[in-house]
Formats: sequence, structure tokens, C-alpha cells
Amino acid sequence: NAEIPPLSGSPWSWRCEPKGEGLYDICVRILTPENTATPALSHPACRLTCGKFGTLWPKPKSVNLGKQLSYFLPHSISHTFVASEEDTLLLTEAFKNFMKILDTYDSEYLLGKLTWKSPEPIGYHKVNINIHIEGPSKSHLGLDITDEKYALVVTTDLCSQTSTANITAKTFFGARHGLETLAQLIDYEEIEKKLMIVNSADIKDEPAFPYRGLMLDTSRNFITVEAIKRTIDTMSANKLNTFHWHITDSYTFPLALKSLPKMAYYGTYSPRQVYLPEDVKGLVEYARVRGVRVVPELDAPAHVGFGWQWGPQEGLGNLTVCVDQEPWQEFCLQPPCGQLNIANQNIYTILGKIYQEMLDMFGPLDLFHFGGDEVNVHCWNTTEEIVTYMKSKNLSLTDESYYAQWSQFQNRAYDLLTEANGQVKIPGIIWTSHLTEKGHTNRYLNKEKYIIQIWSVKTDPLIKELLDQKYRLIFSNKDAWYLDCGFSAWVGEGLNSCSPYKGWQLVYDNSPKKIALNVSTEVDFSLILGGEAPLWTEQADSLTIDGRFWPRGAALGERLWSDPDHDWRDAEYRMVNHRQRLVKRGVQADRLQPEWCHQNQ
Ligand code: CP6
Repeated sequence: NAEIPPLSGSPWSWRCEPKGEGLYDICVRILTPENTATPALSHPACRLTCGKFGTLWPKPKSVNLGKQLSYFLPHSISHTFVASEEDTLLLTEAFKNFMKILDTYDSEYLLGKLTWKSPEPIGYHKVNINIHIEGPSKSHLGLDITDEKYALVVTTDLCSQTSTANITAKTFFGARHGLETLAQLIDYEEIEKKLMIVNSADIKDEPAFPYRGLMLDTSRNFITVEAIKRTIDTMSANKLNTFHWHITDSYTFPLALKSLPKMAYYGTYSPRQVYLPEDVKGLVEYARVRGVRVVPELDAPAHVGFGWQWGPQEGLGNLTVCVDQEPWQEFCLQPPCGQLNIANQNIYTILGKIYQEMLDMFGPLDLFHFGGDEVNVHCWNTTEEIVTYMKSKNLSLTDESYYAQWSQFQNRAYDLLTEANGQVKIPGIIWTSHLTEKGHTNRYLNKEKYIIQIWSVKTDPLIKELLDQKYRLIFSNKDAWYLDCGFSAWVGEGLNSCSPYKGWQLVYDNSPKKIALNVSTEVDFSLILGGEAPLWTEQADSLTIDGRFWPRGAALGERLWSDPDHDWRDAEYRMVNHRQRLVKRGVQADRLQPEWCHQNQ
């Protein structure tokens, strides 16, 4: 059991007990002299070392934690890096972020920095952090090639009063995860204002899935660069590694393009609600040093509208059709909708330019999202120009005939991206749609080119079909992982997609592996790349995304990193404490329970 120091100058003391055969010990705050238990958070010593996992989140693959702790001051941390030149630069940034986390615990240490000089004051330890990257430098994430594994060993020499943390990894990305885990072996004792680190730990850790994402829609409502950065910070705290940026949709096109300035001119809510190339480049680099890849989406051929209005005045004809037209209910699932005009070949020249600029801003990319969702063939089939075009090519006006056109659109889009990428092929991601329905997928989508992101419910038989046909998959089941409160579903589903609200428990228990095993007995698990929780922003903006994403995104993080066999109940204690950790780091994460419960679970 942890030795709990008495809390001087306070009427409180602590009683810590192991909770029987249970998973964790519990500390109760005692009010003397009445000895009345009152509501309180767990003592920080307990937060760090109680139970097998302390409050580590996501849960590492293998953990051995000692029960002893040491006090230390942030300015007596020293560090060494053994890594390539490029990895050393990345580590330097990651280490700065690690130190910033300690800052958030204690503003008084800054005072300490000025008054305490070496040697450390009695009772405080020196801390050494050594990071060793053993593999060849790999400075960008890639689906098959990036090794995110790490080992973290903490030891303490009581004679020299020194604690040492050694992190070893094959890549920067693994090492960065190790640093994040180390940050969670440090906590702050609020009353005596002391930072503490565990004296011993032996951790070996690696992710269950290579693709662990959040998606943010910046078209329904504009999201500030600052709010996106905050999201990426919190992703990295949860070992999520993919930020899927649904940048454009029918509503706005908030991306400034040098070669096509009219897209943003017509396509933003206001001149300030736009991402400049510098903003994008800055975000991509910000994400990289936090172990996160950015996957941009240009949704097409549906979900386009505002931003594309300038075709006629430039003599290029109508680029889109059905935008903001009545009855939009028939055309698509929400206003203003809109689809690209497949009768107009100029759309391909424009797409090529957009892809080129996106690659310049976001690249190098290892994945690109083509959207491809919710095309309604009735929109095309009720547009005179398109009907005439189909007839001129001797094409029938059946749904299948339009699906074939749509599939050709996807192939051309893929080729345009490849061309813009100097003929280097990267996998495209595409949402499930009519093209991925039974009997369609093999005909319409090449499995080498496309990874399929499933957003249908977890019982959808489609999941088995796609697995049987050997498509690579990303799971985003809307009945568990859609984090939005969107009215997009009013028309399509007769339901608001956040009613009933999806709690972190539902997010946690949604297991891609179990879903696959439920629909199929012989599953090739390597096809399941991972999962992603989308946040559509009809009813969210920069002020509210924190509460939508967190702590539910943390539940997703543990599902995809650790893929535990147990359900949310075994994670609740750590989750409640992890939520507090996120709040301390400045995240407006949603509250999970009354404070009273902290000592009673
Ligand atoms: N926007 C885009 C949306 C949705 C999709 N694509 C959506 C559909 C149904 C629900 C929620 C969101 N708003 N571009 C589907 C992938 Cl319930």
C-alpha cells in the first residue's frame, strides 16, 4: 500500500485500503476528529500507484508499478536523447510539451526555480529521462511501416536520491507515446503543492490498431485553428494518431487555394473564417510532433455546394447541380447539399488543382479521404444537362448506370490525386455508400486503391461482406461512435443522431473485433485498420467541441490502443481520474459523475 504522507495544515487525513480482490485500492478522505468520510478525489499517491494500472490511460499492454513515490522539482529534470538528427529535433519538441504538462500542475514551481538551487532540497529527487530511438529514422506515420511500440522503465536510487526513466522505441512515434505514459506516472499533490513520480515502473506497450482517429467537420461551422490544436493536444494525450479533417462540405469551402481563390471567396461564412496554407502547414507540423497524422478530406461528388458557384462567370459552365434547391429532401439528406456536375469535364481540371494544392499544404500524405458518401442519383437524373449527357453517351438512366458513372468519377479522382502526388500511389479512404452495397463493391471500388470507412450500425451485414471480400476497413459505427448532435439525421433517420446521448461507456464497448466476430467466424483481423469517431458540426463550434470529443474520445483511444477484453466497468475508475487529468491540462471535458462518487466507486 502507498505510504500516505499526513497533510499538514489541513483538517484532512487519508485512509487507503485495498479494495479486496478488486482492481484498485481506494483512498478515503477523513475529517478529524469526527472521522467522517467526505467526498473527495483519490489521493494523488493512489491515483499514481493504486491497482495494477494506477490511472494510466489508455491501459498499456504490460505494466508493473511500484507503490513508492518520490517528490521532485521540475527544474531538476535532466534528459538525454540517443536518436538520429531529425528524430532528435522531434523529441526536443515533444519534450517541451512534456515539460508544459508539468507547468499546468504547479505555478508555484516557477517560484521554486528561482529560489531552490542545486543540490536538490532535502527530500526531493533528481529525475533523469533518457530516450533512445533504436530504429532508422521514420519521421511520418504510415499504415504498415510505423512502429509505435515503446518500453518505459523507471528506477530509483535512494542513496543518490535519483529517479531515472528510460524510454526505448523504434521510432519517434513510439518514444513520444512513452513520454506521454511517463507524464501519467507523475502527479501533483494539491495541498502540499508537490510533484510526485513513481519510484519504479516497467511498461511494455504497443497499439492494437494502426489507425486511431477522430474526425472534425469544419464546414457546417467554422472551427478555429486554436480549437483544432487543442483537439490534437488531447488526441496525443490519448494516443490517438489520426486527425481526419472533413474540411469542406455543401455549406462552406473554408480552404484558401492560391490557384482557385474563388473557392474560398464564395465558400466561406466570412473572410476570417478560412484556413490559409500557413495555417494548414502549421497544424500538420503541430500534429506531427504530437504523433498525429492529418488526413484531409475533400468530400465529392456529393456534399459540395458553396464555393463552387463561379463556373458560369468564368465560362466553365455549372460545376455543381442541385445546390440549395427544393425539394432538397428528395435530393439529399440535408440542405443545402449539392453534387458535382458529372456532365461537365471542367470539374476534373479543378479537382486536379485542388488536390495539388492540398498535397502541397498537407503533404507528404500517406492517406487521403475522398468522401464519396451520400450521392443521390435522383439529383443527377433530374438535371437536364446530365440527362442529356447520359443520352449522348448512349447510357441508360437507371440507378446502376449512374453508379457506374459515379465509380468512374472515383477512379478519375484517384488518378488525379496520384498524378498530383508525382505518380506515387497512396490509399484513398471512402465512406460506405451505394457503391459499397452488396454486389457493388467489387464492381465499383478497387481494393488496392480504396480503404472503406464504415459508418452504418454495428449489426449491418455489410461488414461481413466487405471483410469476406478482403477490403481494408475503418470502423465508425454511427450507433456508437458518432459524437455529433446533428440534425442531418432528421431527414434520413427520423432521429437526432445524439438522441439518446452516447455516453463514454457505449463508445468504450464498441469493439471492431467483436463486431467482426459477431458477423463472421473467419475474420482476417489485419483488414481492420482501426476506427474513428466523427464529429459533424451542425450543432457544435469551437466553444463546444471539447465537451463533445472528451472524455468520449478517450474511451475510443483505449478501445483502439489497448482493445481490452473487459467492458467499461473495469475502466471506470481510471476514466474518472483521466477526465480530471484532461481538465487539469485545460480541456473542457464533459463531467462524468458527482464528486461524491470519486471515493465510493
Ligand atoms: N455529412 C457528410 C454528414 C453525414 C455524412 N456525411 C452524416 C449522415 C448521417 C448522420 C450523421 C452525419 N452530416 N458529409 C455521412 C458520412 Cl446520422
